[in-house]
Amino acid sequence: AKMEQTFIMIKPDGVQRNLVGEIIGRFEKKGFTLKGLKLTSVDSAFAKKHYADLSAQPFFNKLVEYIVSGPVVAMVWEGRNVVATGRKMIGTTNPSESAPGTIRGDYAIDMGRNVIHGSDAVESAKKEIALWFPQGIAEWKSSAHHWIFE
Ligand code: DAT
Ligand code: MG
Repeated sequence: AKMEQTFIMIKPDGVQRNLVGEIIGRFEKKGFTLKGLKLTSVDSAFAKKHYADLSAQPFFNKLVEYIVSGPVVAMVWEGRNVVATGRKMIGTTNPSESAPGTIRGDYAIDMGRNVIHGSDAVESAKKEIALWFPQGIAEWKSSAHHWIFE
């Protein structure tokens, strides 16, 4: 599998519940590399752009309200297969069905308070990274790289 990047966002509930360190720690310990990071609040126009694909859904307005309700932590993580593996680490959309050991399975109950976002494909990751980090992200190579990747 190829090196790729994914966009991960800790949602307002994850920030308020002090899960930032725990979540970053899971991605770090897995072996992925942090390439972008910021604590930021977004307005509803921005949240609607991020979730544009879901604009026809009945829950869209509630979803946007939730995302703008407090600061979020926006991140870019890099590594082999990080998009799919990141989704596995996050768990299914409905936390009540997420396996224990996943982030949602361990820390969330309701669908509308599911703590974290992760890109669902390499293409959407590219779009989301460009939206959230228009200024670009850090260029660096971890010195642990060759201990993690063959
Ligand atoms: P995911 O966040 O797992 O990629 P998604 O992209 O389908 O899920 O939806 C984005 C968010 O919208 C999701 O994290 C929670 C909310 N959501 C999705 N489906 C929902 C539903 N049927 N009812 C209420 N909220 C929903
Ligand atoms: Mg999604």
